[in-house]
Amino acid sequence: MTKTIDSTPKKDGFWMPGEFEPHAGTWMIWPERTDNWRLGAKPAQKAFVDVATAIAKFEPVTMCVSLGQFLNARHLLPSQVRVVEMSSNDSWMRDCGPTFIKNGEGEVRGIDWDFNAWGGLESGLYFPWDLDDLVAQKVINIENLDRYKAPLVLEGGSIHVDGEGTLLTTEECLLNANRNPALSKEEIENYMREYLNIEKIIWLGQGVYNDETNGHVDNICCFIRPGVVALTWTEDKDDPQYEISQDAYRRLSEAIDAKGRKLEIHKIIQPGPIYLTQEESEGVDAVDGTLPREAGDRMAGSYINFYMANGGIILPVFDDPNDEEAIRKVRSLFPDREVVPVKAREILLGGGNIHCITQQQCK
Ligand code: KQY
Repeated sequence: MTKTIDSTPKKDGFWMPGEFEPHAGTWMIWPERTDNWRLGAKPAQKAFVDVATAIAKFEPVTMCVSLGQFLNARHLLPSQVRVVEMSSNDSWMRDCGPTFIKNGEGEVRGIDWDFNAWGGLESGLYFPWDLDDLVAQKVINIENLDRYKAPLVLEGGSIHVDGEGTLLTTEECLLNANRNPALSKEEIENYMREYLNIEKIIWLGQGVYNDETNGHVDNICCFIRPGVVALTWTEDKDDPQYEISQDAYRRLSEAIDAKGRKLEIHKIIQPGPIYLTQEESEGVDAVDGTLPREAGDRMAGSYINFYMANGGIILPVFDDPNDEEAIRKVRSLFPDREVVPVKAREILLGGGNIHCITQQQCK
């Protein structure tokens, strides 16, 4: 039996653990919308299969799939991946899925945030988004967990926590007028304190340059473990990412976390810059007579958008000269985990990466 609880996680002693803590499994959604994924979403489906297969080596994976794609997904995915039928508008489980939280007794519950497709009617990425907005509730139901309905527009990719009271986010996203225009910064902070049970919020300024999520933190910076973060980086002063990463570094250097620690900061040089090709642009179905992305558009490529599975790191790579250095660096940051590089350009073409298409369920 699953029920909606009229309280908050903080009042009930629940908190969001760090992604690096043990998982019961991973949730994903199958890609199929042809105005976001090129060539009828076939190359993206192959990339999602590669990600699911890589994660399934470490923990159970559930893929949510529409009725129309159920048999195709079941055919393409390995048998160890569970496939459940679920409708959605697109395939970003990090953002429309639930945030799983736990208490000291090991009980797990789910938070269902409001979802408005990264900006609602003014600047959101598609309309409608009503099916996506139901995904969190459905996942929580499938798992028979109790649910908190949070009255806040928030995507999972806009937050990272260390599980010890500290949260990382960006002003560009969470304070954007296209998310919660009626709320002040203090009110937004209070909601995050109540629902995620955190004490300290570290605000970065912007996310990765040209990130269509309005700067999700999961593409620029993440916790490796409590007290240790990784940050996307460039030494190229002419790159617009340069000042963004410099500013993030300054803020992280000055921050003290909830446990009173200074942060150890690791820089990971970005790929590229990566630009959309003519062929890639033309492979996406037009919306209102225009292509959603133009040839030459810069994509928000970053190695930070990796996923931490039990014992593994699923790392996006791009056939880029910086791939090898990123693999080496991430291996050194996670000496006890196996780093699995997955070719992720097709996911990046859709506007995100491996972290954006996955959601961990804690245990
Ligand atoms: O978390 C993300 N990066 C989601 C991006 C959504 C892009 C939709 N085209």
